[in-house]
Amino acid sequence: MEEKKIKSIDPASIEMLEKAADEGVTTSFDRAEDQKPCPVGMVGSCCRNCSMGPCRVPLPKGKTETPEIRQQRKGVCGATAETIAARNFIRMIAGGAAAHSDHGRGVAELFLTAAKGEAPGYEIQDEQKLLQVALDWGVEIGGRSNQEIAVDIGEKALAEFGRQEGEILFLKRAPKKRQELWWREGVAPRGIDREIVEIMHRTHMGVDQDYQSLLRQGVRAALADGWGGSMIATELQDILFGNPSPVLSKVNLGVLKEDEVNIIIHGHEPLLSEIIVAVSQDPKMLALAKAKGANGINLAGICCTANEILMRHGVPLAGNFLQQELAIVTGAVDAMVVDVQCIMQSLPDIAQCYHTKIITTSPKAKIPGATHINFDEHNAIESARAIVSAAIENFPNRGKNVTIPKTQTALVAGFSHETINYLLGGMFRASYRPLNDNIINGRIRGVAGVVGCNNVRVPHDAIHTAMVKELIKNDVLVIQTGCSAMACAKAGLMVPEAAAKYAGEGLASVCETVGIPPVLHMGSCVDNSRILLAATAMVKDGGLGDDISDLPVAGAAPEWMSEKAISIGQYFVASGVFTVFGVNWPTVGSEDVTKFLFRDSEEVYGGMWAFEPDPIKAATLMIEHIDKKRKALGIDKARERVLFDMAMRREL
Ligand code: BF8
Ligand code: SF4
Repeated sequence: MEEKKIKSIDPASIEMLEKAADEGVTTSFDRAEDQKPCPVGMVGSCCRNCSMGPCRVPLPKGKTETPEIRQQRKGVCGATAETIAARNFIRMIAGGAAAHSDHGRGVAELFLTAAKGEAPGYEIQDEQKLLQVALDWGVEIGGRSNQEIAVDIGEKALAEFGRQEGEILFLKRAPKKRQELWWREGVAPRGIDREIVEIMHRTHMGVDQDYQSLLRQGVRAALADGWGGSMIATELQDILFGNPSPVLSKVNLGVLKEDEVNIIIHGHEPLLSEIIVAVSQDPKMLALAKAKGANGINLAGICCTANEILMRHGVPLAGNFLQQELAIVTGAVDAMVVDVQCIMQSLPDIAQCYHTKIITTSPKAKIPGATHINFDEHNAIESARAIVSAAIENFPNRGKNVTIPKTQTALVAGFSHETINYLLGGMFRASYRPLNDNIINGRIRGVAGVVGCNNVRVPHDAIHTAMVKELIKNDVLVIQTGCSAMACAKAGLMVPEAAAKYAGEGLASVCETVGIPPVLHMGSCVDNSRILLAATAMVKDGGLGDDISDLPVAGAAPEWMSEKAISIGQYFVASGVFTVFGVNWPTVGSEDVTKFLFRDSEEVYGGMWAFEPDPIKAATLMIEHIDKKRKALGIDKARERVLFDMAMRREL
């Protein structure tokens, strides 16, 4: 008998999958059964970069690579399996870096428009961060208004994308030693657009055909994402919408309300959703909702837009990537408003079986069957009103087949890099010192960033939660972003009480003293740049070496699916972090490329990739790496001495 594969570990998702099946609705979970991955493409051995192909160069089944076989594994133009795998890999980086960076560009454009006073509804919320970025970028502060400073920052931010020479400005935030390494290796990125275009050029038929040279360009573009496009997005969003601080909220489909207009905001850019949050509280809108028979307007988020408005406003999370279709299956969503990235084309099809209105808002992302209401940043409030009104008007159209799962879980989010600083060190002596001290004394073994997507090829949320539980059990403090954060929030890992329940004794004692959960939500996927800054702050605080690669830290994306995840992974590796991915690995078609990424990059960058689909084994790899770093720092003995008697607890 064939074993029944678990689709999800999330009870709300399982309930909605059953409802979908009963109602004859097809979801990505069903399509994944019919649409098996192409085994050649999956390992990076298919090239379709010109019309002499597509060329497939897989290792013949059951064979090990010999010089003869290697000789035969070539495309029509002679491109080797190495070249093809490396080209495919860095094209993924180009896709991911472009997505994050074009988001960053959109934020920079709005930022400049707002600074000039031409975008009503947007104002500078975080003056401190405005001045910090001004300082970092050499923008004159003395005797100038915030608006004047912001105009200069907006212009400089936009210039970062097209910078032809030199290096991107935020690179200077990295530890000195890391910057020197990047210069030495020739990977310090110039303009963000330039590095992405260069990937497309180099991977065109007949250009760069040395896999190591190709991979180096991949590093350059990925660094332009992490320390460039993504960091610009995060920093300017914080200035404009406010730097997140700890906030209590709820997660899962149970946050939808039977008696209120449910609007789900899905996608990535908070530019529109910030205004929708404000407009949905407008008394006129509430009166309209009442007139249509609803008791209020209930906002909830999916994917990274959800994380953005959760972090800044405590708006509840309806769910992560694989729940976008399932939210509609509840029959209770009156409008799903989408902007860019990770939005399934199946949404309008599913919406046809219910009453949900799918509203696209970005000129860059249209979907046949959806209603397009263009988001105009000069008239953001009007755009938002039109969207919220469309949702309200749709409320009376709800059918009889409404079922909202009861499941919802509490979480605390809002841990920006600065907040962690304050929480640990206090408002007047903000610092990472207490974190570093607790790492040095062994109560905290190390820090792991667990991030990234859901992937329908593995049981939904299962890999994230198993990995994170294993890490905290072993005294590793976990920081999270993206859909991974939502998975662990649903599992109840993001409340302070989770420390006593799931964390090892050392980590639990620190969490209890500071009052934080053992798993910290740091935001959306562009907010992985917060993790880079947190790691840098740890280095600068002292006692844990002088580069990110010296820190007892590790990263993972155990359920990844997006090209953005590959770009993120690559900028973490190139910043010195050991990074483990699950699901599958896109270069296994070339042994040399895979070895280079898994092993040789450690020699160059002090960080390297690994692939391990089993979450416990992957967590073990991360812990082993953390222990290796502790040993190199000479703090491995401290953990052996840690005995948690009451005297020590008091002294924390
Ligand atoms: O940018 S984690 S599925 S939603 S790609 Fe997409 Fe992956 Fe979720 Fe956010 Ni990030
Ligand atoms: Fe084939 Fe070379 Fe064309 Fe790729 S570029 S499709 S390997 S001929």
